[in-house]
Amino acid sequence: MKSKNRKQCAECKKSSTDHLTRLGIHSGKYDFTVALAGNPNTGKSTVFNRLTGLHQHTGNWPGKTVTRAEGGFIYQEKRYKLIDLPGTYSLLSNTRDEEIARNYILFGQPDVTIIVVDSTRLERNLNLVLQILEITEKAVVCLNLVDEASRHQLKIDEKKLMRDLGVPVIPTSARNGDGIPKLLQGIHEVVHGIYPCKPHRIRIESEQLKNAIDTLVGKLDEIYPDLPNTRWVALRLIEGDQSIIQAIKNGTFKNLVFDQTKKEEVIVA
Ligand SMILES: Nc1nc2c(ncn2[C@@H]2O[C@H](COP(=O)(O)OP(=O)(O)OP(=O)(O)O)[C@@H](O)[C@H]2O)c(=O)[nH]1
Ligand SMILES: [Mg+2]
Repeated sequence: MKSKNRKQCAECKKSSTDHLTRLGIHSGKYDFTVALAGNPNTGKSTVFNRLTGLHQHTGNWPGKTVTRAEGGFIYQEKRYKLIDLPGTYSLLSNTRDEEIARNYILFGQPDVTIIVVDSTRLERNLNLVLQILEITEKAVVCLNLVDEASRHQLKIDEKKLMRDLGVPVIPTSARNGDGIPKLLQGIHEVVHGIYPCKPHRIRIESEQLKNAIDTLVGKLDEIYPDLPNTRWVALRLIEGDQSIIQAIKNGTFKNLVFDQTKKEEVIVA
């Protein structure tokens, strides 16, 4: 970790965004926890830096964020803790970086998850969006790199996307700060219930599968009473996900929830 990266930029503290105070690394109490998730290279750390005033490493190659970084900001008098996660293509991933992100989204229980997507690769990015919407009640989709999209003459009907996904969809160009005030407003509305999220969920039609899920959820709740997202875990067990089966067998599974509450510092790749 380089000490210069821990410093806060004095200029960044002076926010041009109304009602925003960037806190940098701040270990006080928070009203809300916000996770930044998304595919690699979509601009998560750029959004993180904009909101916290920190200098988490960014660059044009995937895999820069190697562990989760924490920072803070105040918006409309509420204190937010922001967690920048490594990029992940799916929640079923097995690499270490992707496990960090997956476990935090699944078991860290942030108050809201911002899913940062690359507008120029929307279809590919929607795979992870839909997976995250399966396991969280509150999310905001940050439709980033809209400057690049418009350079390629790509037009996205964000209102339709918002209706289909059931969560706010906010176009941004994080590198130059466009859309960040609207993103903050979206987060504010979601955490306060002003925007009632109805995340898109895939309907399971098979009675047999529904019964199997219910049985497993009952057992998981008994053994791991504090475990969130037991339905997702049950589905993975039915699929035969070896990483989860092994973690249950060797007893490390119960540490997952606890581990998510541990504090981590900004680490630069
Ligand atoms: N043109 C443009 N470039 C952007 C925008 N947002 C971020 N970038 C650039 O995209 C690259 C990747 O940004 P990062 O913030 O590092 O992406 P990330 O999602 O944190 O990447 P990982 O940590 O590897 O998952 C950097 O070169 C950014 O400057 C944007 O809105 N428009
Ligand atoms: Mg990053």
